[in-house]
Amino acid sequence: MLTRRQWLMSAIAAVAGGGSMLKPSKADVRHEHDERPAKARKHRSTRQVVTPNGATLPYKMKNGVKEFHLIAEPVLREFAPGMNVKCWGYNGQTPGPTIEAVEGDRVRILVTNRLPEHTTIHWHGIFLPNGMDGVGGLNQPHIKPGETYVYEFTLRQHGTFMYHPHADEMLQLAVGMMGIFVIHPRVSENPPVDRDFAIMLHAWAVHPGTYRPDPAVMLDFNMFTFNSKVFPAIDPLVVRTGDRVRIRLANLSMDEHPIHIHGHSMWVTATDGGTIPRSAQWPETTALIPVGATRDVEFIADAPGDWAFHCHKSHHTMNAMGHAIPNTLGASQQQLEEKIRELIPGYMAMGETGMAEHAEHITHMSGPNNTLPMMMGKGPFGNIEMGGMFTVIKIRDQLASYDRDPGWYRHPQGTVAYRLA
Ligand SMILES: [Cu+2]
Repeated sequence: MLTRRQWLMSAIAAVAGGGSMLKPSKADVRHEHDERPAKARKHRSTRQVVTPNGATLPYKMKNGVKEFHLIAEPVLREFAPGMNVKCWGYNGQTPGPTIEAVEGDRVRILVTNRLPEHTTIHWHGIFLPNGMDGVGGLNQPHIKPGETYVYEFTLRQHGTFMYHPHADEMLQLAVGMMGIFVIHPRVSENPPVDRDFAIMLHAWAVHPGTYRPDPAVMLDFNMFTFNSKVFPAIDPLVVRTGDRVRIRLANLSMDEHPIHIHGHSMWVTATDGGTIPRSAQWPETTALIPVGATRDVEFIADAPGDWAFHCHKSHHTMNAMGHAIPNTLGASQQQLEEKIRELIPGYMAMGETGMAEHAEHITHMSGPNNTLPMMMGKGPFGNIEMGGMFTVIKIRDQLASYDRDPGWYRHPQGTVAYRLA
């Protein structure tokens, strides 16, 4: 029997002389099996995960055990220039650093509590002994301020998981205590990826003029983050044309997030319940990331350019200063503006024809302290008018380094929408 690759090659050869070149479709390329022997694939399965605006937690090898140390502590996080938030997190970061290990590893994770109240860590989705599951009061005593607890277990699965407190959860999650836990397979069953990103989704209520997230808010969040940053402060995802890219998306907020890719479609390849069998993987342009879940998506970056990658809830791609404002659309505010100016000199009415003008006004108007206007970011053609859960996938044929922002895409002549009249 022919393998898929042999069949494709023979099909290409059959038509190569006949004028039209048969190229395997995107779907074929994406689902092509990696036919190299398991040994050759092995080293690729542990390619380091990139946590945009974040880091990977280092470990020490101790008698065959990978030992990690998480320190739960208050953290000051700049969501974007102009806004600092007093969060709680791990090792100086929110989300906490990404933990990476390999299926079969024995891991020991020391957790030191430098918070003003007790905590624990639950290892979301991971198979482990009951006493290591981290539910305070149920599986273990709470970790009091100043104490260090040890979690130790053997990893018996692979995939994208999470860690977070299971103690005073409403507050501790609201202020940013969470992280991603990646377990690489010993032998990858999917084709290896060239780029592997991890993004934690979160929603916050930081009232304008304040510095601490409000844990009592259940619905009216005003800041929406990838790895506790908002656009335009979120790192772009830099990839090379042709790269197979995996993005691990994790959600510990109180709302689901439909994450949308432009110019490509992506395969949902895994959940925190396990790898989705290849025959059951499905293509999406928008992958819904439910609350308390992870999704791995993969795509072939076959189209060079600057492609938007964002939550599709339009209030999740904006920042604080835009929620809960009165609806002035279509309402003339001329007289209103004059009247208010008698009381507040310099008052400017906005929103009669739409809200895009807000993006212009932020350059010369100052809002309350420590918050961010609803739309931000400048692109090569003007204001991008986004905020929150939005970043750019930068795909380039030539790339000096994955770690350097290559700047804005230079479009080949004749490939940009143009003004007719
Ligand atoms: Cu969202």
